[in-house]
Amino acid sequence: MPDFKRYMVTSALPYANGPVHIGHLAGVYIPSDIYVRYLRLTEKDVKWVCGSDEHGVPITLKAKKEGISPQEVVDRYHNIIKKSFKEFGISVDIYSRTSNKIHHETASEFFKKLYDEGKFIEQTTKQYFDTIENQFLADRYIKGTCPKCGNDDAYGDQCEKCGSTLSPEELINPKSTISGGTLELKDTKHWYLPLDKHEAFLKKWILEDHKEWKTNVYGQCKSWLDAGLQARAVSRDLDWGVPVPVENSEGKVLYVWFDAPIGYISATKEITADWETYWKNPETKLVHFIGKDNIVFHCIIFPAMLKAEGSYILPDNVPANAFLNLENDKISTSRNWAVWLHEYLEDFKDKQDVLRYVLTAIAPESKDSDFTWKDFQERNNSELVNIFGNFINRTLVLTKKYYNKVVPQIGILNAEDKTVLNEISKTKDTIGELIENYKFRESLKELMNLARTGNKYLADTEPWHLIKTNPERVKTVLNIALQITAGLSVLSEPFMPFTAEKIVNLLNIEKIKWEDADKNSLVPGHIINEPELLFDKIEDSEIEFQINKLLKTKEANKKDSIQLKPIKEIVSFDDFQKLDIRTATIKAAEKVAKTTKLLKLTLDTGIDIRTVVSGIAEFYKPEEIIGKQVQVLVNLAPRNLKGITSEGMILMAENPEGKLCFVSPEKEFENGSSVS
Ligand code: B3M
Ligand code: ZN
Repeated sequence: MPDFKRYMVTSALPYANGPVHIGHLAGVYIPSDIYVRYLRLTEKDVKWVCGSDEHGVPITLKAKKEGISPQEVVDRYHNIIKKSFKEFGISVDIYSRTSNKIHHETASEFFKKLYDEGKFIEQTTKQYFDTIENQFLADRYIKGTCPKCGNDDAYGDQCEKCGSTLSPEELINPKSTISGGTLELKDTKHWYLPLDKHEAFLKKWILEDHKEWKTNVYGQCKSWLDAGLQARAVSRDLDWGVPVPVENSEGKVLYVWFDAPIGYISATKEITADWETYWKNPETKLVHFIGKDNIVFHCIIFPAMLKAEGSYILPDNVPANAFLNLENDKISTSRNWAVWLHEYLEDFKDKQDVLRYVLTAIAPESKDSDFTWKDFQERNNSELVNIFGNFINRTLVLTKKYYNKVVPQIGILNAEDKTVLNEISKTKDTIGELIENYKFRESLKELMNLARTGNKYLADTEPWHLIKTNPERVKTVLNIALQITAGLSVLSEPFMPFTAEKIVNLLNIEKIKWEDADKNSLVPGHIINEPELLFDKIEDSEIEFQINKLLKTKEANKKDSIQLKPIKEIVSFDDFQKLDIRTATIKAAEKVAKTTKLLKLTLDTGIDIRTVVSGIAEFYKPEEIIGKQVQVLVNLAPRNLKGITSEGMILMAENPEGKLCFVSPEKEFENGSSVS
């Protein structure tokens, strides 16, 4: 393995069809930010790119839904996403976008080169055509019944219920999601990347040379490779995207998964003229940060594209994360089941690091994990406030109290002092090693352990008591506590950059290099700043507010998903005329003994006084309906209900939840009036 001289880091380009949420942060952007911040602190040569993925069906679908143009969609969300990332300290060198001219050029050239060199297969196949909309439909536009599990709502490329990958022809009863109409198979020409030709290479490169990849990543690659690779179309019939740069290809664009990863290259071009060094020199370590649903594209398809092109390096690692759930339910943009970053900041102003901390602590590194507001509160209050913040605050406050903010001299060290000081070096090394191996959860634990060590050191040495009996010794204790604080100011930076900066300011020092985290940068005599709290407690009421917000979303979703009963079979007018429905007044009402649902009603129908038993007890109390006018079916054959003869039936409206209400005349009306 070559000794890498520089790093090229990429993070998946989010689709510009919606704002970003905690799942995005936890899965991709925080891990890559930790990684790159660490590389920069250790003075590595690194470029980190990201940007909006502005092509493809997700964008055009959103535009159709909102009745605006795709360009308007991407303009809106590109800016929202860019802002959110900036606010959360996601320190990319560039947040670009794939609608940029330079990207269109780069992607076109890439395609053209492979095309000219005969690296594609041209093939005409039959694909679904929407005759109402007059266009071929991409897989995502087609819905139908899943052949594997029977789900009626499966997409042309995937069934979200059983997770099977599908092709549109497999769907039973395929329908257009745009027009709702049925589809016709029609000829269309496309260009295909023959992945099968790269299979042998990919097998060796991944399965033999990259056994160190994360288990989930390696496993997914292996199952794809074991199943055998097939040619994949790299163009689509769509009017939004990078046009296919060859003759006779009107109405065809590059497949979004062909152009999007090239976006990493285009973005690098925007930040350095030397971009080829970062993409073509084998001494560059290329790392792709992604979510698990993007594994095949980054480990198989993009590498095959790069290999076919011939001049590019391949990724050294693809540390993909699993998914983050929210309160035990899958995060979903369409169901609004998410914590949106811009909304979080409205409610938790300046608490970016709290979210960064929690999302790192629970990151779905090896399997899906769950974010809950209770856990968020707990980690803030018992870890950030009680351990990390408390240690630093005690140190600063005591330095102010005993030494008027002047860093005291260090005296003779005992064994305990030496062990504690040694912890700073050990933590620095361990965190570094863990980050280099993409183990961000564990590395964060190490950081907290150093703060714990500091807390314990103060608790064991008790400077607040010692100051009376051995003031000389207190100087050493606080000098050491201050050294730990200085160490934390740099070691915390990859995880909590805003907090790291605050600590630097509180200590009144220049930012320390990673290398110097354990080098005692605080000279005795140096004056620190006024102590301030780094974190504060999150109250129960703040958490209840968030939970209520989610409950409201659940309610709203439930309402949206409520289905009305289908219309019953057609009846003739004559049939309807057979029903004799009259207006009547409820004269008396009482509960039927030993039942929960039935009321016994005495009705004045205008013709007679009669008894009707009605299943409305869950919705009406007897006393509140006396005097009410209702409509009654008076020629229903009498029935015996709980020993009472019921002579007729009251008409009720029933809503989709099964709740009942009377169908009463709109104003007081003569009893006995008939409905027709
Ligand atoms: N736009 C998909 C996603 O968010 C996607 C990634 C592109 S990375 C080149 O899943
Ligand atoms: Zn299915």
